[in-house]
Amino acid sequence: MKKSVLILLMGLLIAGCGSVFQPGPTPTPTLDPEAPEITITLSDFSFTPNRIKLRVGQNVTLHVRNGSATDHELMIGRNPLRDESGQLGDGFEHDFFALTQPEVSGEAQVMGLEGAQMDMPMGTATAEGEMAMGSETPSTETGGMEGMGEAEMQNGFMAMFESEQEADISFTVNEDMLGAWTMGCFETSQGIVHFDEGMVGNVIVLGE
Ligand SMILES: [Cu+2]
Repeated sequence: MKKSVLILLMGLLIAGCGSVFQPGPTPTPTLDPEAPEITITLSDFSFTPNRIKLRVGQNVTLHVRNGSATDHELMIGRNPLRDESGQLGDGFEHDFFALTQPEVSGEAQVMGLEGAQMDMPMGTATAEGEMAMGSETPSTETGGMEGMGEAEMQNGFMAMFESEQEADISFTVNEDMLGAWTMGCFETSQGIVHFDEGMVGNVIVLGE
């Protein structure tokens, strides 16, 4: 049954091609699948688009622009930090950009970039960490953790944009980044917590 339908369809296709010649659609330049450039506009209080899909292996450039009069920021991570009362903190528990090596060009004020680069010369801390792993001494291990940089733990990568500022954030997507992430703005202006006002979005990383 299935097979006969298929044969019938194929027959129709061949017949169609034979009788009327139709050139294929002209390929229009769209997103380069290997190196997509995605424009994200910041406004009061949203990201446009608020849902982006990436794929492992891509060299992505996020072209971010603040189109509003208010300062806004872009962070991507999991589990936004909140205190016991539910007050929003300064970032996510897990930072998306810590898993790759983002490069920023443009007008944004960037923080937490050193946390994203694990090969930064924090010499002794790394050596201590390795020693702790080998000897399994809890005290040295704690020392190593502190040395790895508090900024990364607390804030992660953050790009802040004043009104009309724009910048490109480029990075390679790797498989550690698979899954669903949240992009958010942790700014507060005139008592408005942007994140809670809806300045959030989704970043989905798919496998190759
Ligand atoms: Cu904002």
